[in-house]
Amino acid sequence: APNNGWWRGGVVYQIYPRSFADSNGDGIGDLPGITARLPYVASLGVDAIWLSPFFTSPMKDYGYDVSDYCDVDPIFGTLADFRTLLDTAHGLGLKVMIDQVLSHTSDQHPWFKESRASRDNPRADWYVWADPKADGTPPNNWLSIFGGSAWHWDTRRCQYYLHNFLTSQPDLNFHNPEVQGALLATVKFWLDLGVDGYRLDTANFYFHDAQLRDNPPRGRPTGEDPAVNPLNPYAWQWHRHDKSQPENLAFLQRLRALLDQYPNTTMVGEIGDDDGLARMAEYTSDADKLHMAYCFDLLGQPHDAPFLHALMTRVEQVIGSGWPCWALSNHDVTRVASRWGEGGAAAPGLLRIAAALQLTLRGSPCLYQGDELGLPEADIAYEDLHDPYGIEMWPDFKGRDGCRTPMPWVAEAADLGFGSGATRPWLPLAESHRALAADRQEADAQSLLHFYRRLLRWRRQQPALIAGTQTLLPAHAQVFAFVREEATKAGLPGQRLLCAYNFSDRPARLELPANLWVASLCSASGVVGGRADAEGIELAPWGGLIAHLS
Ligand code: TEU
Ligand code: CA
Repeated sequence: APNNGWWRGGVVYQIYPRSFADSNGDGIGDLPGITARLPYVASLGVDAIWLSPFFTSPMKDYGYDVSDYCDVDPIFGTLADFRTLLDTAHGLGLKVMIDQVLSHTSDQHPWFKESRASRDNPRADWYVWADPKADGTPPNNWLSIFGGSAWHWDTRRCQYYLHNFLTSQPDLNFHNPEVQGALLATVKFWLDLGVDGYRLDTANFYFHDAQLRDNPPRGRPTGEDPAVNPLNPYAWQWHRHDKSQPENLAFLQRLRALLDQYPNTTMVGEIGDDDGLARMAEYTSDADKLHMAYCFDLLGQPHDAPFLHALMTRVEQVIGSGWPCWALSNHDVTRVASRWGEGGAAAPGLLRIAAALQLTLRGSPCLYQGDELGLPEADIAYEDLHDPYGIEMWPDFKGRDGCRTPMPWVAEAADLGFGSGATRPWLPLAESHRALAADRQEADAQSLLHFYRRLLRWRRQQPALIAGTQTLLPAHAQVFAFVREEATKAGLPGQRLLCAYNFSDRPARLELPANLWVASLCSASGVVGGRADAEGIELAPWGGLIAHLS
């Protein structure tokens, strides 16, 4: 089936259903709530939404533990509500991408209940079961992302089963062809309903080493590398055998072959690995693999110009024709306004150049709900924690609830317009979000919300930004700058844009290479923190500039 490539450079808006809008006042966001707010999403000028999981689930990991892949959890609504959401989105010109958690199920999934019942039932081999070592300990040294051994003892089968996350998220055995077939059938179910694509959860975790070999130890983290979180098992071992196995690629190709039967569908794979960028390059291709790979590298702490230059240099080295998806926030990490700001508060200019960076890099931007409002991370007391990861790691790591609080729609409303009325929402409303509520920013032409809208609308008309090449300017202590260039058309040179951002609180000057001449500033972009002269450009503190090159 033909693919018009809308996803290439298209903007995705991630919605976390529990926390977007509550239509029935039970304290939990739901599908009808999302449908009612879709005009707002469309008004931003994005191309697609990605819905975090809304499938039947005991909600131990808030939907990333699925117990029925082909139905909607009653807390979120019904399949009919999903169809209405889909039709409404399509009517507004929005594509709909859904989150497929194929690597593991909930322990309440009928497949797992059957699998754990005995060693010889028809689904006995659908999960990763293994005998203990002679001394009773787990089969090998693999660690769970959420802490502790990745193996859990099951008293009925007297065997261990593998779980990369919670013990209630048993890992499916992809070496069994029946498992692959069953999962492809669930993917097809939603394609037949009319979804436009998938975000694939942990897309490199599908297969494990069938010989169950130990991972090589990585040694105790020294604290010298600020990007390494000592609580994350990535700091302790190289994940050579529990993920990113060669067989993954063959399964992604089967998924791609299925999607290729449906016009204009796409998939973005979440790929967390020791060398995520190399893996992203390996897993994406125009022809027969993932369309896009979700990149973690802007979801961490550092963001100054030297960091960005080194990161993007590496991206250019490895990515080839692969296509990255850039996110500044998501439902798993501290919101960017708090993560990139000094002492938890971002200078207003910083959020604007961060947005401009994300929207001008080669790749597809993925906004997280509330990014466009500049929401800071919410403070959550231990008593209010829901995230099992946070409860396990407290207080060293406070978990993921601080980025999952209800969206602030209406500043004056007691429930911030979330829709729960007098009912306490599942996570507390963040008082720090009240002054940033959508309606308040709607009424202020200078707000971050209007900045996003202007930039998103302008961006759609810039061919260099949608699919053009990207070339970095030399490294600079304060300024991260690059050129995006559209391919030549019928012998005529394509559009060339200079994008330059001052990631510092001091003014900055950048001399331009002799072959680059600024023809005019793109003031319609709203990114207007600098000026150009004959030799180069000058940027205000946290200022950015986008310019046409002649
Ligand atoms: O997250 C996978 C996950 O935890 C990675 O972000 C991991 O931290 C990374 O690979 C380490 O480099 C997904 C979902 O986004 C998350 O909400 C779920 O809890 C998890 O899968 C389990 O389904
Ligand atoms: Ca509800």
